[in-house]
Amino acid sequence: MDRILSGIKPTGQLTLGNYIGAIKNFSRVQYDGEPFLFIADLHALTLPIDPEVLRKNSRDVAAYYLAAGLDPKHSTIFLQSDVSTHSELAIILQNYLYMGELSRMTQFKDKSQKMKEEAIGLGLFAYPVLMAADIVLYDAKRIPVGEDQVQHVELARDLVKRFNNRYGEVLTMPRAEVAKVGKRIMSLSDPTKKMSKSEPKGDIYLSDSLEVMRKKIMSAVTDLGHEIKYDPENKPGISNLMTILSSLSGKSFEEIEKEFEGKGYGDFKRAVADAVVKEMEPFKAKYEEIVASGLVDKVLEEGAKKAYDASKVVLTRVQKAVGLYRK
Ligand code: ATP
Ligand code: LTN
Repeated sequence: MDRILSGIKPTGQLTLGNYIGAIKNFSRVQYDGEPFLFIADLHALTLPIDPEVLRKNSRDVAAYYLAAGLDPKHSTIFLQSDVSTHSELAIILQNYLYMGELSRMTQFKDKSQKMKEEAIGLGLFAYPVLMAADIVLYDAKRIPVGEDQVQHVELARDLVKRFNNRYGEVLTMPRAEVAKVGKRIMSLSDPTKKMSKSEPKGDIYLSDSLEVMRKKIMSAVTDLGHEIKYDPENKPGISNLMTILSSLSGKSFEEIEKEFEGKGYGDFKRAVADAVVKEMEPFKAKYEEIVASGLVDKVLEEGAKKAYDASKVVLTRVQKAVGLYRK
């Protein structure tokens, strides 16, 4: 069984984009392999964050994983910072990724753009080094992520090639897996931008009440005209809502276009809101139940032990390869 690995950084309230692009996919693929799913709390430190907020967000992401149906008996769920091998491997791997390639990462460019050079942390720059360590540490072959993370997985692939050329077949080659529909959910207030948990406006947060979610969809920015048609170039607002509807209902874009032929934006938005509420109602109820049960701490504790044992094998292999390990 191939290992599957992914993570989410607990930087803020999770959005519907995180749910469709990441969490829902994790639960869909979990029984196809052996999943290691974590909360990337060390990565959350790459931008300023309040300690109490970070602590709360981290447990929240774990609760959302469980609410989405991730089965802790099958999937290993853990906090990145609980498993010291991630940091140990990153220190080694930083020597095999280069300044030039790190400075070309879109995420680094986006996040550092508005910052003064003196205030850009080394961790933000080295983000992909730690992420590559996360990935190779479990010999994972399959990395389910949203579109924005593909570049980081590609860099991890370059690293594996480089490392193995030098030391032999030490690391396993990973591959990004991006869902066909829903790999990039856009903001409801500006459908040319990614829906993101660090953007305060126009996003649906998983913590929003069902009424607020419905309201946000009904007031989502749409496009000129009145046709329901998938055309991201000319109709980004409607196409984004169609993507949300398609990924939650399983209906194709053609089916949706046919269903809403001759109908207006109002009818269509109502159908999108209904689909979101139908999916979110049981999910949110499950989340509340999990938070109240105290299950999260137990799952994270057991997950950390399993993750440590699995990752130690790979760390040792790397240490031996580069000459750090006693014979
Ligand atoms: P931030 O705003 O803090 O940069 P984010 O909302 O982009 O965060 P991440 O923690 O970077 O979220 O992403 C977690 C996972 O969710 C990743 O696999 C990412 O690709 C996916 N994801 C994030 N936003 C979207 C989106 N709008 N559509 C689809 N997938 C998404
Ligand atoms: N950078 C990712 C989170 C992340 C991750 C990983 C995803 C950290 N390490 C390893 C996949 C594999 C993000 O979602 N922003």
